[in-house]
Amino acid sequence: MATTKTDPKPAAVADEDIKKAGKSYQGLTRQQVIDAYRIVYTSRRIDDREIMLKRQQKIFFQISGAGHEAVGVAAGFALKPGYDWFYPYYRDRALCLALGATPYEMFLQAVGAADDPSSGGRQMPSHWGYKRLNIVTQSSPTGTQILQAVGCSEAGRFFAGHPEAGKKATGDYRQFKDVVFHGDEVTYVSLGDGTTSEGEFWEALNTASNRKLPVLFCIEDNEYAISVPVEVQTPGGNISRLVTGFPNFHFDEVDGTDPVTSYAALRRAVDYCRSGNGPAFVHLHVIRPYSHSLSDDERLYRPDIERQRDAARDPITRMQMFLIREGILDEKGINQLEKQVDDDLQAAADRALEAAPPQPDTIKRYVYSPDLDPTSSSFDTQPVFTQAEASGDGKKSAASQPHSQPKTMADLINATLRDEMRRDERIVIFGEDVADCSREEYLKQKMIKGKGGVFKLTAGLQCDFGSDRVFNSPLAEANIVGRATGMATRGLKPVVEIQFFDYIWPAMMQLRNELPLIRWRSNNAFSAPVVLRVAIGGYLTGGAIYHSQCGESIFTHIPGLRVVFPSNALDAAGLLRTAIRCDDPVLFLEHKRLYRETFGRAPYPGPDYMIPFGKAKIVQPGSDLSVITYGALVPRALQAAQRLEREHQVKVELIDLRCLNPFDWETIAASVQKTNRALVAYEDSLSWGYGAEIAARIADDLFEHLDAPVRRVAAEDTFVAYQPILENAILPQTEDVYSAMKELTEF
Ligand SMILES: Cc1ncc(C[n+]2csc(CCOP(=O)(O)OP(=O)(O)O)c2C)c(N)n1
Ligand SMILES: [Mg+2]
Repeated sequence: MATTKTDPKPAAVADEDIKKAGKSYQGLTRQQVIDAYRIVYTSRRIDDREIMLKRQQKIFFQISGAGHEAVGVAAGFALKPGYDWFYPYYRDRALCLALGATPYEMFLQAVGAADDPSSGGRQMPSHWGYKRLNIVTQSSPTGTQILQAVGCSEAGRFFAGHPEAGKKATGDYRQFKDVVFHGDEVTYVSLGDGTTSEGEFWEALNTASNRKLPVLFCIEDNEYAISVPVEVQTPGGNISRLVTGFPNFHFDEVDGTDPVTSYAALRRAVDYCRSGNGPAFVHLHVIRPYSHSLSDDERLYRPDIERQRDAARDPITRMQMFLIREGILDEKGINQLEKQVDDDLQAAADRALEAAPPQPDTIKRYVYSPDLDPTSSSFDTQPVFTQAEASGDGKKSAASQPHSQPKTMADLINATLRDEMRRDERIVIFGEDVADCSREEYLKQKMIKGKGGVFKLTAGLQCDFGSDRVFNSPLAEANIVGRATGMATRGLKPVVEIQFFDYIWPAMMQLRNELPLIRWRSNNAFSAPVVLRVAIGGYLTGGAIYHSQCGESIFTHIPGLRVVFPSNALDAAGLLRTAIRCDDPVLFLEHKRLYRETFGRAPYPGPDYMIPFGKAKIVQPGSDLSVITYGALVPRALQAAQRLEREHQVKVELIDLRCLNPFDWETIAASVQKTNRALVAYEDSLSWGYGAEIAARIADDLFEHLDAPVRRVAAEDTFVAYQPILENAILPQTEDVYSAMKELTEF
């Protein structure tokens, strides 16, 4: 296709070229202005063609980039595909064309073809993703891309400072993750005016500003978010006026319907970012000549007069007039160009309509990594308790410290993090309070000891590995998960912390709609194997409503996310190592009550100890009843089982699941087939909880083996109260587990 060859556009036009071509337009040659018009026109005509195809029911959704084309082409010319990084939004068709995506590829997405390079038919049209161009897979929630763009740019900076870290390594996710970076790369992110109302937008500005990151924020302001006008979103109606207080930024505000003006502004902004001065914020005023999408009719909320006013600024007609006025193309030349584009688009659309759709048997492909299976035997290693030598790099391994004594779960998590950080330079740790001390000079002058997490799980790591590998985040959970996702997309291994499970909810959009979906929705073009450590659970005597929550079933309900929940120190060490080395995102749940419990202490099992995911542990074998549990219910169920055996000679088989997604169905099934009775015990409130799924599965698959109903013991369907009398009544106690066990064995 003549308009959209994948040859990269030069970011800067050489002076000689400009002289040769005569007059330049803010650095653009006459030929580039023609190319710009070709892209702008192509973009609009793809939208028009898609609208027609949608009306003919040959495609299933349409959202246009109409009115935003000048910004797109200008940004595409100012930046470098496959070098800079791109987090566009759905109006950025012209940007993608300018960077080298083809109309045929766009039509493939519209028809949902198997060969659609953005998603293989999984994502709506205009949800861009082109790996070869560094255009990162796009979702639909407004604003989720912004924090990921920030994380992406942090990764680029990290690799520039740690070039060795980008090297491939065997035995873990690094084998499958290519790292490319350039010291002066820029990350582009765009969003509409309405999206500036999302909290994540402000969280992204915070971090980009604080860390002086080379992120180019483009606000494409068409004054509407579907039907809601800008003054409802933005106090005073102008986002530029609100953000000017952010330090380190370059700001600009221009007419985004004019490609030459837009190009000039974006070039200045790109230069500023590329030189390492910090982020840039360019506010581009555009129009929306079509309705929000084909599902919207703007005449219901915009009068003709307003729409006509917009039409006068349409970038297509403005560019046509510009070309003629400047003598670059005459009317005939424009017509010829347009005819060529229309013919090419017709051919591209016809071809795409013939493309094969994806096959139904592929639907589960790429929910998880196809390369590295964390349930496999390569993650099954033996503990080495007596390890006392220095590790390979000559430094002492965490395991080499006097670890032969039994240690708490907190100790072993800390030791595992330390050894893994030593082994893998791509690991970065951040979260609230995880650093030893953000004001490094206090550490250097040995004025303080350092914090290292509210539960001290990351204590000493900043001192050992430096402040660019272990650092505090702002108090903003979406910020933590969004940035980690962007970093992991680039090949870093963020092992981040959510301080309390109770406060994970601001990150829920990133956790439900982004992190676990990156691989599936991009058809394996991108992935983000983040580890998210979260302190969870109650039994704290005074933890109350907001420091006691569970809720793991909400996360096991998300395909693409591994969920781990260890009950003792040794399992925590082995499973955390598997989580770090694996190629999928992992939610690693650490029970606060178990952090320093006497139960389940163990010596450090060595720097290579791993437990595969999805393998339960039989805590005690038995023949009369299977009890399936995990987390803080494990020691409680064990106590209850021991009492039952003492008092009634009943032998309970106690199964600690350890990993909740995937979970070990084989062990459960074998046990229930032997005991013919099953009790599922979990700490979360009873209804709709994790145990409901296990109970249903047992009832479904093992019905003929059961001599009693499948029972559940769990918390009451209320909240965890502060007063210990209430807390005890709400959370499942050893006594409750004992009664349920007894009742079932007597059934
Ligand atoms: C988090 C979220 N809320 C709501 C929506 C539905 N929605 C899609 S686009 C849109 C308006 C976006 O407006 P703006 O940011 O100004 O971009 P524009 O479409 O005007 O270019 C809304 C509300 C969504 N996709 N995501
Ligand atoms: Mg808008």
